[in-house]
Amino acid sequence: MSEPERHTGGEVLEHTRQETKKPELFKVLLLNDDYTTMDFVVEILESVFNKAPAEAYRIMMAVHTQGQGLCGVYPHEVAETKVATVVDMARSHGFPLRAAMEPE
Ligand code: TYC
Repeated sequence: MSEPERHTGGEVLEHTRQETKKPELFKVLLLNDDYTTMDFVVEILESVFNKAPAEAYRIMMAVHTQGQGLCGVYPHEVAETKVATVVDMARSHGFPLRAAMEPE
């Protein structure tokens, strides 16, 4: 039989409760449309989402064939900024490209 736990008054009581909040993460998705060029979407994936060219092309084709595709997962404020940047860049080039965010 094991000894019962004894509290002698001298212990340091450790607790492992998490003191800092983990940031809530959000998926950023690109949505398909009929007018934005494939080259422009690849450019967005490389410049805004830091994708390598082959990965950017793969994601663009996934969006083109499936309607939407995952670009990355970020804390709320970063995700919001990415969505706004995509829309701003698209509008300034005359494209209707849209992006969305949703909780992970
Ligand atoms: N469907 C577009 C075309 O045929 C290409 C495209 C891909 C547009 C991905 C948007 O998020 C998008 N030109």
